[in-house]
Amino acid sequence: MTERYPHLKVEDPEIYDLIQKQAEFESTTLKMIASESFASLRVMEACGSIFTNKYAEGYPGARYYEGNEFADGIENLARDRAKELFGAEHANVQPYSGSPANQAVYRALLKPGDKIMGMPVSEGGHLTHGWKVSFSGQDYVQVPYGPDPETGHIDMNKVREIALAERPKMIWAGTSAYPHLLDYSAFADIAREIDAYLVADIAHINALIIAGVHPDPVPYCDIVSSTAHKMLRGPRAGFLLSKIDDRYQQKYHATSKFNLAQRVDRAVFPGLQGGPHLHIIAGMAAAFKFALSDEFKDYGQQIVKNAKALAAALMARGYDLAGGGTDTHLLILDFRKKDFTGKDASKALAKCGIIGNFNMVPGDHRSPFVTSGVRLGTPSLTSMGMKEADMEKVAAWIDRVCQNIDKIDDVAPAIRQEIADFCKSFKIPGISE
Ligand code: DSN
Repeated sequence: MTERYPHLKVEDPEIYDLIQKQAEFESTTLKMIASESFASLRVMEACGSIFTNKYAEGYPGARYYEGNEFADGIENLARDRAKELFGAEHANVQPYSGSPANQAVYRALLKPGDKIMGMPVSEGGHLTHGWKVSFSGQDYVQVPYGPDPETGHIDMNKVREIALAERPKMIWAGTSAYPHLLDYSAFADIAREIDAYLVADIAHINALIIAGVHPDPVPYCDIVSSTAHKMLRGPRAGFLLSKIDDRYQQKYHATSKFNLAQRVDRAVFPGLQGGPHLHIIAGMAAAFKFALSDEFKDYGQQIVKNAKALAAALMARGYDLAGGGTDTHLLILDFRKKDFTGKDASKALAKCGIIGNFNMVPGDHRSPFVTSGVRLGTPSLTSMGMKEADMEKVAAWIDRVCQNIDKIDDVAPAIRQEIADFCKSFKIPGISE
């Protein structure tokens, strides 16, 4: 393998050393954080390019700085590829990440103090969907909905009841820790009934939508928000898709001369951000190109096959999963009946080379600082080329860890080594590709 960081190696060995250690860590462990995967070398090359130097406040064709002919080319490529990928009318690829993208949604559609409907973090939602410690729960009023504690599924009749009673101005259809499919058509019917905006946050599931194994929100939603990293395998960044015209232009924004697409753009810049990160936008464009390929669709489908295989193998060993299994890329081990917490389990798994995160489960009696669950996802393992049969091995390791939590230091070195040897049989995108 050619040396990837020859200048850092010589001129800044401290950074070089930490990059090498992270590469070794990622190559020898099972990366099972549901919101992670592997970016390709072409994505990283684009992100490390000369475009890091350039200021380009504004949008293509209307910049506040000179010298942006090629910057416009980069941003237009990213926008056009995003629109093609998702069949969207308008794309904004400037948000620095998912949370800033969601902040822009609020600024485009609402006024501070407005009511919004979203899932609390404790139920599987995201911080920016109205959680109390985030700007979204402090500047706006969250009306919560969530999975039924018994079934683990979102009951759309219940969502409708809450929406009719509370009449929020905007509904978030999006999750960070929910293993089932979202019914955007049912969300849209509810939003229409109360004249609310409907916004999908697809950061966790965008590859599944592209691969056709999750319903598509674009036809139903006013705005769709996403990140470019996670399973999309691009750089850490956000993007927003929207319709051009606003159904509610006359009703809520009668005095505004801007349509929905323009309001989204103005909310991002100059509303929230300064210059776009063009080197990152170049990386997004590279990721979108790959996401348009048949190979990416196979990857998206395999993510779900692997998650279902892992869920089945764990349930066959007697483990409870929140929501009774998975239809997506993630599953949540439910340890409510065990003596150990989700945090105990995720620390023990990490010692053995299985990297996930502790997570609340619906109906959790433990605090968010320890929880009763562990969230695990399959995007990274699928990027490495793992298939259903490999999930049987992964389940066996998870089982061994959970059976030995009280003496984890005795078993961890052997399991860690077995996992490292196993990982060596796969090509790691961006590292050993
Ligand atoms: N932090 C991400 C996750 O892990 O789900 C969401 O932004």
